[in-house]
Amino acid sequence: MSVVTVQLGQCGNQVGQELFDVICSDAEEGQKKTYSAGSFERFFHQNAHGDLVARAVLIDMEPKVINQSMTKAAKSGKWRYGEASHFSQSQGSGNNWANGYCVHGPRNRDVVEELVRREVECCDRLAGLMAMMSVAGGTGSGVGTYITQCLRDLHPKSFILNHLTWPYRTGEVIVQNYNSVLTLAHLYQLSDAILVHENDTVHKICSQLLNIKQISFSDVNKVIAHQLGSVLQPAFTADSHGVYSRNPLGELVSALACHPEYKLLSVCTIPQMPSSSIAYSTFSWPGLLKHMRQMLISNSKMEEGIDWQMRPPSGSERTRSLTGFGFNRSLANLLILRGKDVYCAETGGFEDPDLYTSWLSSEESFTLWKSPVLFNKYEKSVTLVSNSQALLRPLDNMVRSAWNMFASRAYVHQYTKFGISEEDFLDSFTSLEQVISSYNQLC
Ligand SMILES: Nc1nc2c(ncn2[C@@H]2O[C@H](COP(=O)(O)OP(=O)(O)OP(=O)(O)O)[C@@H](O)[C@H]2O)c(=O)[nH]1
Ligand SMILES: [Mg+2]
Repeated sequence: MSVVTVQLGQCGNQVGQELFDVICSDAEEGQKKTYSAGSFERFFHQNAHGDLVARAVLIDMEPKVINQSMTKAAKSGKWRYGEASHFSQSQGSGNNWANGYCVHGPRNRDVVEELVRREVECCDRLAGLMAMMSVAGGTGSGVGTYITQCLRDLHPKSFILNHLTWPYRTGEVIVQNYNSVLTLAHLYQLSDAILVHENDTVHKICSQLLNIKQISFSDVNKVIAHQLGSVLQPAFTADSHGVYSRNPLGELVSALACHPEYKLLSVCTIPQMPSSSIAYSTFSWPGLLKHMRQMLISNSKMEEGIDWQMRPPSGSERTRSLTGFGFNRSLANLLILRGKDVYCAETGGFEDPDLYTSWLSSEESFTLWKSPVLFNKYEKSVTLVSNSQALLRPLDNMVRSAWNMFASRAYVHQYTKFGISEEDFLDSFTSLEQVISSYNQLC
């Protein structure tokens, strides 16, 4: 089955290009033919010349980034984007969600839908759609939300996953929190699951784990792509009986997003290190899994600085500490192990009921995928996709900052002039407050 990706705005197009690059290199190096074939079928088709062509549609309201992404892909010599799978206009959405959602989205709807339709028709079987974008600008967030709505109408039964990049907390866009709030509140109604990368977290990984001095978006995007690739590449599920699972989006959604009130997924991968060190490092499954479990509990995104004192409250402690003392409670976790001796890995620590909300059984809360194929040159790698309280604090900060600005009606006229009313803002605040409250009360 295949996934059609829609890349929107600068960030969506740049992250998407890195993702296809990682997937293609990894699949090419895959030591198993079925793994490579499964990956190619998922993400690429072949054109008349035998080139691998990404199953992707590129959308931006200005041409520069799309041109760059297409050139980079073609230069890789391994894969390319379809010659006619992109659409751009001459001017961006000016970091304004309302401009994207109310103006550019509706104006260009037919063209975009036609591009997606053609890409979907190239798939023998559609696994689902993945839309990639930032939440802080105007095109990715505004047009991205509008297009997600169109896709939901056109494909009511398909899985739709949104991959969102959250802005640096001290970001460069003054209205980034408005754009983020409007995007998230709307996507919550439309999307099956929302997979989030925070720029601040990924930046830290680049500086502290990869030792990069001058960090560029390209560095950040490579880390995001590595983590996403390790989620989306073929793997065996518990009941796939030695056959690679067919539908990565469907299985991801059913493993993690079983309740409409809880759709926010965070992801982390270990180990991550400079590529020059990979060949000289060895890791054990028990060590990696112990670290990952503690990272989950203490909500750290890196092995560095894990709080080893943190543990899940159990028994009577549990009833007393609704929101815990920094303990990160999960609704559901998907653990993905890739590499050598993967069948020997012992993952019982992730089935501990104390990690989870009490209203789901640990069979429903925990899912394990495995693949014996080395991922992206790492001998062993562990990825955790988690529907937990991990994004509660950044979400709360985002909503609070937007609310503080909204209280003085700062910049609101920039939105009302395109047709977004104060009431629309209030509705978005209300629905995200509800999401925050639900995650807060996870017990
Ligand atoms: N990780 C990552 N973040 C990016 C990248 N490009 C932009 N961003 C972030 O995305 C936000 C800005 O959104 P953009 O994607 O540039 O905006 P856009 O969707 O093109 O919208 P307009 O330019 O307003 O039309 C900021 O928070 C940036 O930090 C990228 O390549 N990688
Ligand atoms: Mg732009």
